[in-house]
Amino acid sequence: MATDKKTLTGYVGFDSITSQIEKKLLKRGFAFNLMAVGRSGLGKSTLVNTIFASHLVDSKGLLKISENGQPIQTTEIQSISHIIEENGVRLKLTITDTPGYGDQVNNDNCWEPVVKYIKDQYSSYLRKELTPTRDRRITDSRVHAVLFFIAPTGHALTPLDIAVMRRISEVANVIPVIAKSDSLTLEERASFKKRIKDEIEFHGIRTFPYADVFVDTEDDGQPLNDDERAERQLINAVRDVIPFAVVGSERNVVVDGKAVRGRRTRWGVINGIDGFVENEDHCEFVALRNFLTRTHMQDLIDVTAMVHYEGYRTKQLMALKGQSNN
Ligand SMILES: Nc1nc2c(ncn2[C@@H]2O[C@H](COP(=O)(O)OP(=O)(O)OP(=O)(O)O)[C@@H](O)[C@H]2O)c(=O)[nH]1
Ligand SMILES: [Mg+2]
Repeated sequence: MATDKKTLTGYVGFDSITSQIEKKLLKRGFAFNLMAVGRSGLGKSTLVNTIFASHLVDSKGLLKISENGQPIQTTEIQSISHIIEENGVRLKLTITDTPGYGDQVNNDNCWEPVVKYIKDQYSSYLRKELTPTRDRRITDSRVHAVLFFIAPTGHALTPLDIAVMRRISEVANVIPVIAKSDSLTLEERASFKKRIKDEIEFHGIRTFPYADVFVDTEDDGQPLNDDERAERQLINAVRDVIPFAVVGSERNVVVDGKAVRGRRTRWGVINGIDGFVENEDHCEFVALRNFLTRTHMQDLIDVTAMVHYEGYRTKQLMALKGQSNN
């Protein structure tokens, strides 16, 4: 008996589990799926290409967005994927571009193809999860974040935008962005942002990051501890910036002898789009990319799995159970 006690008081070594988990995850790599949604012509396809651009050596694997100088309208939902590797971490980034809505005479239910696409991914995940001989690793095509493009009108959101945003926010994480924000002055941008935030709140639309998820995760009724307080601060800071004001461009322009990704306008060059020159006054593209990749990628993935997918899964399985009881 005495020997038992000895082993128990000795060093067991399970504290190395964090590095074991880390190693395993790094080897496996992970998938992140992003989608762009909004009215037609707001620069969705251009931004999708801009997000990738600095990772690509040539233009293969980018969406074809113009022909003979004319922009091509997106007519179907299409995805492009890239494996990106940084410091031994592999990420499969997939961006799904969608056709713009709002061009029809009757725009009723124009959100349906997008909502259907998102639900189809849940459904295929569920099917794979339920097969008796399921794969150890199910490929994850669930949409983790939807960039919702808002026209830079400086006025209110349109009823159609509100309807579409509401439908999508019920099935996925929505992150609103102000498109083509080079057409707004800084003052206009600030007041437009506030207006959008107020409207989103007024209409009760839930956008990411949610103020009430993952804060005080223990739910122990105790005051927040330091970690929880820091997380809440980060969420509040991010909620302040949202909606991100973005500018997309597929061309490089030369500023002070350096090629930067930007748009040349009558008033000068808008840069800061792709991190070559990080001028956040011009555009919040870099802030958006940091938010997606550096600070919130894991949260977006977790919330998709635990909230949106879980809700879908429960509904489907309850319906199945109902059928078999009849
Ligand atoms: N001023 C300005 N123009 C932009 C910006 N991004 C894209 N554009 C231009 O807007 C036009 C439409 O861009 P697309 O990327 O095709 O827009 P889209 O939202 O994909 O359009 P659909 O597929 O038809 O819905 C092109 O001429 C782009 O060069 C931007 O940030 N600022
Ligand atoms: Mg397009």
